[in-house]
Amino acid sequence: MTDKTLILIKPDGVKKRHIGDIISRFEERGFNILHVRMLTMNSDQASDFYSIHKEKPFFSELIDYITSGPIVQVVLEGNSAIEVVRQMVGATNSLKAASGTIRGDFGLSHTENVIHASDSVDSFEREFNILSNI
Ligand code: 3AN
Repeated sequence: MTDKTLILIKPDGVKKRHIGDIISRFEERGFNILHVRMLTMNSDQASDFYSIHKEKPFFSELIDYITSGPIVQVVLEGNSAIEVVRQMVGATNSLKAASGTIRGDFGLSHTENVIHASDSVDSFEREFNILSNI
């Protein structure tokens, strides 16, 4: 099934100059790049984006981090995009992510884990709508 997904290259990925590396991986895999944009979230926008985590102990750390600098929003299209992109991204905790995944190759932290990728069609639509208002 051809579908769309959304990734965010997070502030650490931008600061470590991995924008090109990360977008290249998706192009090499065969995804179409439909949209690329750099933006910076404020606290209200980040709290809305991560609202499912608002009761979690790491929530304030997550909001401080994601608002700490520019991020890059990319919309990708391709076969089973949501599932395949999540595989390419790797485990949430970069310390545990397999080598060969984006987090496993470019990250060494749980919170600062380089990249976000939508985990379902519903998440993609919700996240894309929030970002469209920024
Ligand atoms: P994923 O991005 O792999 O879908 P989520 O949605 O569970 O992971 O978590 C959203 C973000 O919250 C993660 N990308 C990470 O930055 C942060 N996070 C998740 N769990 C933890 C944790 N236990 N400690 C610190 N930060 C976390």
